[in-house]
Amino acid sequence: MGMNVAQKLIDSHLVEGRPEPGSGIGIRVDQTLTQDATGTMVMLELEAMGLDRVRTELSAQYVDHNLLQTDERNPDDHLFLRSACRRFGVWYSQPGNGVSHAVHMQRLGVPGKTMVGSDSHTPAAGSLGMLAIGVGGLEVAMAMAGEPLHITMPQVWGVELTGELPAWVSAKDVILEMLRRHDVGGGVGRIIEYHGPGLANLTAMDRHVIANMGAELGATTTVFPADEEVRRFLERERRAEDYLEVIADEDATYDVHESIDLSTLEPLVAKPTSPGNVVPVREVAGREIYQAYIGSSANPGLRDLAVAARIVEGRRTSDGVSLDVNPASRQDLENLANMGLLTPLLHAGARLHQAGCNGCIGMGQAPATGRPSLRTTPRNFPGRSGTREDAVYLVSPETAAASALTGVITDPRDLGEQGIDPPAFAYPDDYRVNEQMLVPPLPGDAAKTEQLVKGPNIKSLPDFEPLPDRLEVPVLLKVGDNVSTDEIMPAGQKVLPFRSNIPAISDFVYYQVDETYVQRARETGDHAIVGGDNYGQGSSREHAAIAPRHLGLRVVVAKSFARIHRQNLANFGILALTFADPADFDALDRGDVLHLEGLHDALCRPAEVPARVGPDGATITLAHALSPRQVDMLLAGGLIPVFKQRLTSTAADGGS
Ligand code: MIC
Repeated sequence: MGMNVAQKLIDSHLVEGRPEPGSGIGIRVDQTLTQDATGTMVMLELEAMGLDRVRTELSAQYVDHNLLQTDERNPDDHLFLRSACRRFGVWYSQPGNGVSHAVHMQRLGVPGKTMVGSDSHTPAAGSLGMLAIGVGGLEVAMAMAGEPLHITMPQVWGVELTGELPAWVSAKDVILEMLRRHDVGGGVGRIIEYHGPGLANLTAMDRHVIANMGAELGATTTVFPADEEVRRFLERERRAEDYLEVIADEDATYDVHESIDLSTLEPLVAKPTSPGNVVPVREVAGREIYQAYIGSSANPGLRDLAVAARIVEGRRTSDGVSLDVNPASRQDLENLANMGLLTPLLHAGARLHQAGCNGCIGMGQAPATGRPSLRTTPRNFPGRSGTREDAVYLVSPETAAASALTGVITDPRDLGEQGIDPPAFAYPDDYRVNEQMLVPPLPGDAAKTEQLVKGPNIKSLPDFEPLPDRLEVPVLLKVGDNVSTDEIMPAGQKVLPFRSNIPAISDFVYYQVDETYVQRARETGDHAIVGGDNYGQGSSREHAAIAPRHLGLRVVVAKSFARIHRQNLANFGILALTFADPADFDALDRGDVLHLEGLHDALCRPAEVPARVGPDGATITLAHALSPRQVDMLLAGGLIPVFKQRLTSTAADGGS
């Protein structure tokens, strides 16, 4: 029987299990991607694991998130990462070189390979025909140590694309259409595979936009075929030798089917405060805006900046609007300048930022209170922009640029009435490649003598004890559906500098949701949190598990969990349980005490964990969906102790 692209990628890397939806599988990992905000922890984990040199084909570390240098913390982290790359044999992308996803695609991604990354937008590399999965830092560290990635085999969701995008509509509107149809949980347990004749009309960078934001649907990853368009992309990047065709067989089938006729799409917008809150731009047109923000990992193409430049060329942006231009890579910026397209942007009033994540992650460019900010970034969770009362709308570069001109949310198709033609884009013949700030790994012998350079803010990982057989824990917090890791462990310029310091970053856990939680947790010690559906959606940051664990979090009971966060909880020894009967969500409140007994035994049996609420309270049944591997982690106090125990027993067996 014919295979689709996802099946081919998994089949060629399968080391454990059978690839049937719902079964546990292990896959070999060829490449890893880490960024600075999660990478410092990964390097500390490699140190804790005693790794000598990475065992992947290629590992790359990017410095793109923590670029603001308002004190010594972030620059100290940059130096630490550089030293760790030299020590462990990792590529190092210097601060200012660009966002990991864009640079990786341009310089290092290879069709047919697998990759894990400590960033939820790692699937962007699916645009090249890679199987790229976002996971917590610890799983990236394990992959760097040569371990396979363990996941539950997802369903493959085939999305057939037909037709061609109309003028003024672009790739962002395709992924917004998927979010409009399926909301933020629609992709859970699935790999999205795009196929069909419409693909011929989407460039590799357009596909990057769509694959990147597949993370917002909760999908395990997104894949595109490595076809002629990918060949053209790699040739332009002077990497023709890296091309390998990976396409679905003619008779390939999919577990789930969907189709989108590109020619029927119109400009869309995700309203505050969820990427799933999508409506046509025309429904919200006319609202005054404060900011139009173009670029970031979710619209990283040279094309995206070029069309914005063409739209504003020879015009002036509205005087109430901050037009922020955020190039995703230094290479894009160089090409934009070389094409003469930087001048129109600057002349029109654009504020140009360095290549990196910047305002997307609340590192600068925060909008004014409550004032609409139109962004081409991937997420608009509350407060993520850095402004507590923010109002972020996710749009295409066309919609952002059009609105920058008018000062109000504008359907870009309306620019036609002002005599503005749809912007055209073609890559220049003298397209430039820039690798000046991408440093290759040191050879083995030289690497061995390198020392890790740790500034005073870099603290080793705390140790956590194993899960006891009996827990009596008060519920310190109850939250609703779709709580994101941005709410659990915020980012932003105040918090991100503490990503390599767990005791310090713990002060910020849930602080935008409940300012009293941290103090109550410090006073109480062991405790539980109750959540709704899709608990922990969004980013891969394992700090959203490690920091609460440091504060004493032992159990999270939720209606359901997002994939990456659920694994991060297990990795650091926090028990993730669900309600056997979702109605019991109402039976468990803040202040209740949860009694769990005979836990070790209960976890070794599938499914049920009886729980008593309060001293004489009712018994409710909780459930777990932990794999035997995850149960081992919990019983050992997390994945690091499991790995260490294995190293010790391998050494005792004579290193076999
Ligand atoms: C994000 O877009 O939320 C981030 C910041 O890139 C995160 C990683 C992080 O929190 O460091 C992600 O997507 O995983």
